[in-house]
Formats: sequence, structure tokens, C-alpha cells
Amino acid sequence: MLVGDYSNFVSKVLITMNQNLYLGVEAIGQAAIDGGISGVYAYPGTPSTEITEYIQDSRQAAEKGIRSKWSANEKTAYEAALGMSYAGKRAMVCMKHVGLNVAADAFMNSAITGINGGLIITVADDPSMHSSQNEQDSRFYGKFAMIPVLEPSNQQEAYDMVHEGFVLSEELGVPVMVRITTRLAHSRAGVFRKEEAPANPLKMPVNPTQFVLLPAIARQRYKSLLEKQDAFEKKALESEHNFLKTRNEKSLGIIACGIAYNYLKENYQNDDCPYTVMKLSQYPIPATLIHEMEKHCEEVLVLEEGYPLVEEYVKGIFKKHIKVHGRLNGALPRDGELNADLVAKALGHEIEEGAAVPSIVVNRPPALCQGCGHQDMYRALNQVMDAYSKGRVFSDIGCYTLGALPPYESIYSCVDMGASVTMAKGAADAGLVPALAVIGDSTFTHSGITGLLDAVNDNSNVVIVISDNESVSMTGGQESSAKGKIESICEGVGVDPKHIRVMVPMKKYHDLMVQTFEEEIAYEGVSVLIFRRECIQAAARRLRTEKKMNLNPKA
Ligand SMILES: Cc1ncc(C[n+]2csc(CCOP(=O)(O)OP(=O)(O)O)c2C)c(N)n1
Ligand code: SF4
Repeated sequence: MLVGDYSNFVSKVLITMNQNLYLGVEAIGQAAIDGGISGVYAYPGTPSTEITEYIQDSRQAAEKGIRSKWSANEKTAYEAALGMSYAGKRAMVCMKHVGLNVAADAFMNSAITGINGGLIITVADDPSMHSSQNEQDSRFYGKFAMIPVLEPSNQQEAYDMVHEGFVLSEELGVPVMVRITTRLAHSRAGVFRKEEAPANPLKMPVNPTQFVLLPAIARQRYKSLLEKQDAFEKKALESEHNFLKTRNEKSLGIIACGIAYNYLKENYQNDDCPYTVMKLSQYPIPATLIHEMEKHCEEVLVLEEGYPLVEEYVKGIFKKHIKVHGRLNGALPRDGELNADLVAKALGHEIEEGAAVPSIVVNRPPALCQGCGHQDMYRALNQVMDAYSKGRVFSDIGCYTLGALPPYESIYSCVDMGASVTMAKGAADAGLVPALAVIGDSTFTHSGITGLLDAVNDNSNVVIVISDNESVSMTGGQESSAKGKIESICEGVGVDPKHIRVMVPMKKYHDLMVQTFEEEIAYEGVSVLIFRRECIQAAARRLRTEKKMNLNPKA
């Protein structure tokens, strides 16, 4: 029975009683629950965050006892998921693309150890860098680790691939990557659910030394991974998510990967594309399908979101001379997201340009919220730093990175999570005085602690500012692993307690903050200045919840 008619970004879809209108991230979360996971492990990062939030909010997941608390970083998340898999249970680990750099050591080696319970790593890439520092393409990581990668073209396929991915992982004995991109993550479509799979029992692997990567064992395991490559490719060839639709028109053939297949379909509403089309959603790339395709076309257009992975591959594999169009020859832009219009242009279609943006619409650069504690910290910092030239404050990634913009313009660098502490240390080692780092509470426990240990061990002359708003605000206010622990962590790492100073970043304490900055800059050694005030957005959310639960009637 039809109950509604909704539009999504791709096309009109009819939603029936049995369908659920899911965001891509929700489809993945639901598929993991239905697919029999015993735990999800993750560190927040757009556009992946809501997968875990969906599972955290799910009553079904709670009833099944699915573990879902946030991890301290992507590496700890990956390793915990791997541990759950080694114990025989199914697990999923989620992260944004740059998170995979943090988890890469565990990720690469897990391809060699193999798994026990099904393990899916869901990585959300962010082409066009809507909220990221780069637009790296995680399919390369999948290829690097030599494991199967699934790249859904729509929300239904995202659900199906995750549900099936656990079976695939157990059958092939390796982790399976599910790669999505921003638009798929954050757009909705109707999704049919599959039957719920029961959780696996605890079980040990047949080979008890499989997970011990001593060189002698690692060599065997690596050989076994290499031997499995043909089986992975065969699976991709047989997958219902990969197919070839041949047509008589031979002037062009199209390879459309993941969501790009949807952009192609948008250009041919009634499936009337005159060219041979190969849909690619499961990797390794099945060479047989590529060779079959080349019989049906003289030139090929490759549509893929991200780097030109398939484009480069097909250039090297075609048996006859076929001109390849894509991101490398300028048929499509070299960087940024794809969309249906870019695909239309690459196909030589006329496109209707939308109305020009009216002059009344002006760009609004992102800014810290009015009343944010990071602002008070920066006002005091800037006053002190007026005595020095710019370029002495190394920053990190979080809301406080907006201190790079006017009116503060306080910071000099922002590279990767945790880098502020270690970069300030390196600059101090080089003789830069003063060398300061600004880092948030969540980023500090993500990857700032080890850098602080290095600074303490070297007695580096640094001032580490921890701007502690007691939440992971930039990604939506998730619970911070650092809450209530920062002073004891710093002491534990070896910072002299006399140089761990805690302040409340408020206008009325401005002079005290300035004085404390000056005192600690004058100290030759490691100082940690903690500016602690709850994020006002998180506070507002907390008060609303307390009011709803009647815990704080005044709120
Ligand atoms: C490796 C990696 N993982 C996740 C992210 C996404 N991310 C950006 S900032 C941030 C944490 C910010 O929290 P915090 O340091 O406490 O600063 P706040 O935003 O609360 O001021 C996260 C998770 C990222 N950019 N890189
Ligand atoms: S969300 Fe919170 S931490 Fe971020 S700018 Fe707003 S008040 Fe500051």
C-alpha cells in the first residue's frame, strides 16, 4: 500500500508500508543491528557520526545488548572491534576518512591476521571537504590492505551491503570495508529491511596462532591473503551489485561507481541510457567485467566519487586502444564531489543553469557561537601574544580552530588531530619562544596525550592550552572521553602539578587569564593551562533534556 510520496536528492521514490525512510547513515546503523552485531565502535567525525548515534538511540539495539559507547579515537575503536571479532562476534567500526589514517596500523594488519566474527569497517569520505581537512579516497586504503570494498549507490544498497557484508567477511575471513560519501550519508530514501540475524556465540578460531603476527606467522598469513585475491575478485564479479548492461550504441561506454551510478540514472529517467553501462559497487575491480565491456564501446567515461582509482586502473587493463574520459582528462573536475549536472556535462548534455544567487545573499563565514568559552580564552591569549609576533600558536582540530579567522586570527597551524602539542614541542626544540599549543578536551584524549609525554620527557619549553568545553562540540556535542580526567592525565604523564593551571574562561576572569598566561610563558618547561567551561550549545541541550525528564524544573 502506498502511504506517501517523498522526494530525495536523486529522484522521486514511492514509500510503501514496508519501507523505512532512512538517511544513508541510518540505513547502515539499522543494517548492522539487523545483521547481528554485538558491538559498534567509533570516534565521531562527519559524515559518519550518525551511524553510531543511530545505534546508541535504538531500542532494538539496547534490547539486544549491543555495545555502542564512543571510543577515545579511531585506532582504539578499530582495535576493540577487531578484538570483538577475534572473540567470534560480529562487530562494526565507523569513522570518517581521515580517521582511517589514525586506525591504519591496526587496519592494515587486520587484513593479514584475518577475522573470526564478521567485521565491517564503515568509512565515510567527504569529497569537497564540507567538514574535513582533505578529501582522500578510502577505496585506496581498501586496495592497499587488499580487502573487499563495498560502495553502495543508494540507501537500499547501503543497508543490503552492510547486512550481507558480515556474511561476506566471515566467508572470506577478512574485514570488509563499506565506503560511503557525504551525499549518500546525509540524504534519505525508502529502505526495505531484511530478516534479523542472531548474534554469534563466543567462539575461538580454528587456527589458534592466526592472530599472532610474529614474522614467521605473518609471512604465512600474508601469503594466504595474496592467495585469496582471486576469490575476492570472483565474489565481485558474481555480486548482484556489479553488473554490465550492454547496448548496441558503441561510441561510448560508461563505468559508474557507487553513488555516481545514481547520478547517471538521474540523467536517464526511464533507464533509456543508449550506452553500455557497467555499475561497480564491489571491489576488487572484476577484470572480466571490464574486458567484457570493452567489446561494446570505443571510448569509456568513468564516473567515480573521489580519486581516479578506476580510471587509472582501466587505462592499464584495456586490451585494445580505448580513450578513457574522467577526472584525469578534464571530462570531470579533478577534485570535489560529483553531481548529476557534472555527469550531464561529461555526457555532452545541455544543462539548465539555475537562477543566479541574488546579491542580497552574502557568504557567512563560520564563527564561534556568541558566548563560547573559546572566545574568552582567545581574547586573553591575543592580549598576551601582542608582545610577540604571530606564528607561535599551533592549533588543533575542533571548534577552537575558528580562532584562525577574524576577529581572533590567533593561530598558525591546524594539520591533524593531536598535532598542536607535538608541533609546539618541535618548534620549541628549534628555539621558538614562546611555543604554544591550543587543543580541545576530546582532541587531547584522542591523540594529544602521547605528545605531551614526549614534551615532558624532553622538558620542552611549551605552554599547552586545553580549551575544555566538556564535549565533542564540533561534531555535534558527543560525550568527551576526557570529562573529569584531564588534570589527572597531565599529572600522570609527568607535568609538574604547579604548572597545571585551571581557569574558567569568562569575561570577569580576563585579567587572571592574562596573568596566568604570562606566568606560564615565563616558566621554562611544560605548562598546561586548562580553560574549562561547558559548551553553551551542549549546556542548552542538557537543560532541555533535564527539563523533559523533570530533573531540573527550573531549567
Ligand atoms: C582523525 C579525525 N577524527 C575525527 C575528526 C572529526 N573531528 C573534528 S574536531 C573533532 C573533535 C573536537 O572536539 P574537541 O577537541 O573537544 O573540540 P570542540 O569542538 O569541542 O571545541 C572531531 C571529532 C577529524 N577531523 N579527524
Ligand atoms: S558549539 Fe560550543 S564549542 Fe562550538 S563554537 Fe558553539 S559554543 Fe563554542
